[in-house]
Amino acid sequence: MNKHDNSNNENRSTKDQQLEEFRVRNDGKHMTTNQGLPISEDEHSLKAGDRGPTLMEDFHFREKMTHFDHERIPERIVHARGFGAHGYFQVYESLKDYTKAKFLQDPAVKTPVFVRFSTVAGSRGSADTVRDVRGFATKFYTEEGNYDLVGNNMPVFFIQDAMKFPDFIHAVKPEPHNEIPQAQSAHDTFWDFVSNNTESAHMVMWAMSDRSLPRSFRMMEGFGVHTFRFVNDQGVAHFVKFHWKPVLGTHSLVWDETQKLAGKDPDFNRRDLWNAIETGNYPEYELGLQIIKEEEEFNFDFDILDPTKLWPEEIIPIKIVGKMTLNRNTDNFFAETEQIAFHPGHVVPGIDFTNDPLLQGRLFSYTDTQLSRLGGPNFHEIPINRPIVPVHNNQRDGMHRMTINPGQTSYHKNGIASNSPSPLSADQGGYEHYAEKVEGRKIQKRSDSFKDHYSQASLFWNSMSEVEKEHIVSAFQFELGKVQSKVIRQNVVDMFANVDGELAARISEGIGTITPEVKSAASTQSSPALSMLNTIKSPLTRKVAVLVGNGYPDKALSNVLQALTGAGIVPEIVSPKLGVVTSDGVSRLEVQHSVLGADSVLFDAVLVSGGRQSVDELLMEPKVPDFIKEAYQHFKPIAAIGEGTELLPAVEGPGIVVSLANDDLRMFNLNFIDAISEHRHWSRLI
Ligand code: HDE
Repeated sequence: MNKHDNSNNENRSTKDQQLEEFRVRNDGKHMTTNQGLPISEDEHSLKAGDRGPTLMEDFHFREKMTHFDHERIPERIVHARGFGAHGYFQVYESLKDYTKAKFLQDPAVKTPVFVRFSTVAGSRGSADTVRDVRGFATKFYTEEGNYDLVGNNMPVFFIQDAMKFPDFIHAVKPEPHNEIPQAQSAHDTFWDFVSNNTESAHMVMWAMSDRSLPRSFRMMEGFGVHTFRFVNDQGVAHFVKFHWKPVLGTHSLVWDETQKLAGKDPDFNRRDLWNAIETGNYPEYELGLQIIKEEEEFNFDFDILDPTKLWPEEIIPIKIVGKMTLNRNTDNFFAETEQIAFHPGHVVPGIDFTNDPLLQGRLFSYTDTQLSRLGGPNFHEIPINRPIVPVHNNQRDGMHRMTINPGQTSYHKNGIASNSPSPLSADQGGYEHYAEKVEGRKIQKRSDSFKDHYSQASLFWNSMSEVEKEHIVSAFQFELGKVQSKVIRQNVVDMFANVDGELAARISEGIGTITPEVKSAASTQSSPALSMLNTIKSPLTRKVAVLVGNGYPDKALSNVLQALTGAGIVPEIVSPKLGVVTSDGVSRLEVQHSVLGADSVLFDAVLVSGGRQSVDELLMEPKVPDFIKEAYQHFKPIAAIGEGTELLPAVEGPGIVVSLANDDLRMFNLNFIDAISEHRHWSRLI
């Protein structure tokens, strides 16, 4: 084991030890007040007589109730609904040519991380599957302090200058007079903002695409959005964009499905992440970097400081440099996921900022928001926010201070404590800001190079497959269909005519607006990497609903279930009643869901078992045909063996796999696994 293995284990165990220190286990302990006083009664308040009034002197009642009354903290103004997990990150090879960041040097080092995924617009209790951008924020607990990569699942943003963020968020949040609608952009103020702020065009295209409806946090890309700077130990800087690439590929739900899921399982994405980690199917993401030299800054037809622009992968390829694995769920949602405090300004030596005006504004906002959300300046002392390295400075006191700083001095420079703590020079590892040369007049203006609002919106549209285009058009029609003002609807259609004439015409068809005159498209270029049709396909962790009743064919079904499990697929037994179902042979199956409690939207595919009695039992359950039909309409793989085929809406077609007899299932299994890997079968006619 080399020294880094050791330091890595130390890092990991330091974080764990630190958390352990704060973890309180109550198993078998006697109950006390917060002052440590043992309690003899916790169910009845102190009263004057058993039917009398409660007495003020019941300090235990008052302490318990006061604590309860204050158990909520303000939710995040944006990204309120989130879900987090622990894990680690490892770089594949040293990035020393680009950055001196220590956690990016040695493949043997495992850096502990905590990731919080989130939606943006909804309140903390809103549904997971709404149409929205997803946050993808990672805290790396490095040996040089915490580094936060606070990104989203889309590579660009709605606005170019942080000054406009409060306006944008006010517009997308529920309208102020009636607080409607919750967690939706389908309302007048959002679209009024869009049509009056055309810099939003590109991001709106992403938001209207299926990227807004991730199948799973495990199947979602992440982006740092802004251009950052890497600086190596020679002081040489490069511009860099960060990407997270999910190992399972990037996959989405369909709109109808997401809306049903919002009612059937509002925790769909949370549950998926939690269960995957509990069952050892650890989510993995590769870290990708796009890197350009400083002198290449002006080589492109977009400004690299403009956060509404991406760097097409075909022009600037992504270099895959490491992998993050999430392998541990939280012990306590509030203490960890709710109290974690991210900040794009939490950086380590070797990672620096650029003058992207959105990033610059974020560098102010995040600490400011924690002050009100976490109640003061000491939020870095909350266990989940603590670095794994010691903290030494002269900051003192304030709300909720945990550290007891001994000693007489709390100022720098001092003589009494031999000037301790004192700064570390840059060559010894102290952070030094990159000495970028800046000059110019103080001016409230945006660079002319930020003025092109449509080219990349066009690029995105041009890069979509026909199915993806159809979904984008339907999304616009749905959203604008909820907009009451005809003027706003017209303004939006007119605006998107600048992106693509066909797009505007297709949107216009469904929403009673005048189709604008066709203009030439802002760009004729495309970037195939932007289409989700070109993503990685994998059967791993896909959930299959196995519809089965008593009398199912023992050998055949066991054979299929074994093949599915062997391919890393998760079959779950769905039957009219909970309990067990018995086969025509010796085996029995534990039923995991009753038909009543399950729905096809909770699964990636459906398999209907054969067996006369089994099929008859399923037919007796009125919900079963709808279950299968709905999966069919959501383009999911559908399979049946033997008599089970009677229940299918079609016995052939894309993503439909049948075996008419209950025997020789080898080809059936292979075809079904392939169909599951495919995710959705868009060429199916419904
Ligand atoms: Fe954020 N953002 N943001 N944001 N953001 C917050 O900080 C803000 C932006 C992102 O899981 C807040 O701690 C401004 C872009 C994520 O805890 C707040 C601007 C990107 C999260 C804030 C932006 C993000 C936040 C609210 C425009 C993608 C959730 C609570 C200048 C690169 C982190 C908090 C978590 C959260 C401000 C734009 C990502 C108010 C002013 C662009 C993932 O400080």
